[in-house]
Amino acid sequence: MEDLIKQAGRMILDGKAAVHDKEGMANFVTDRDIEIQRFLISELSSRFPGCTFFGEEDTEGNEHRTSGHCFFIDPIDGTTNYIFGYHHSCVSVGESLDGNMVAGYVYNPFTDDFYEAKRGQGARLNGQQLNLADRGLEEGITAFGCARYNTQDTDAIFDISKQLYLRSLSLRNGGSAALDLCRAASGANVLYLELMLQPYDYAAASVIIKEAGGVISQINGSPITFSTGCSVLAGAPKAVAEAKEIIADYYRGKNGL
Ligand code: 2AM
Ligand code: CA
Repeated sequence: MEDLIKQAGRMILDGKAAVHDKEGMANFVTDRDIEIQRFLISELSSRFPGCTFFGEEDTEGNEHRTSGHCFFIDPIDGTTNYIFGYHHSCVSVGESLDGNMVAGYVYNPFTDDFYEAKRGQGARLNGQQLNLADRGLEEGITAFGCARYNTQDTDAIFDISKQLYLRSLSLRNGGSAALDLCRAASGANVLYLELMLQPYDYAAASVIIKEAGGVISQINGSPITFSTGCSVLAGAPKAVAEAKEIIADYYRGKNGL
């Protein structure tokens, strides 16, 4: 898998590609997203006959069953970063069996960082085992995401992020949920929060952060879902518990979640 994911990720480095609008505000797809997803579906189909796919883009073969072997593909997570030359994007592939996420692979070709985890076998960054130190907000960097297509949560994400900023060492918005989650797994971020993502954004990284000793859930503590999108709150257990209080306080003031 490592060679395949890295090969797919290196395609992000192949220069600029045509950009197309998708439904919603600032929601883009490029020919490179399509090309990478097609490549992964073709390669994974021949290696794992009968597997299905839950990919971000609308390409041939992108159909999934909840049972059986399924790959959750984000061919470029951080598409807006890619379009504007931010050099902070990745390919993300989560692997599920009968609805349970069992493995995750995330590769950032700009830094050559390869994150991987298999359920029950730990998480690694470039071959080094990840073991998260349990830290509170005040001991690290908080990251948040606020995709422009999610217009209904703008006040909430910025109000909550202000409180997180005031409690932590600093605040970042990286533009790639998968990389922000992996950075929470490696300890570079102590926390990551986004109020609405889709399963292919967090499928792979959810295994990586759990296997590194971190936690991941929706903002109300419910498990994240893989059939539909949801909010994502992840990081060191202590920081996540503190963030849950901040989030609950915010919604209490707004009469509930
Ligand atoms: P993307 O680059 O693959 O679109 C940034 O806040 C995060 O939100 C990124 O991981 C980004 O993934 C994701 N995001 C942005 N627009 C999205 C959309 N329409 N559907 C799902 N995820 C999206
Ligand atoms: Ca994408």
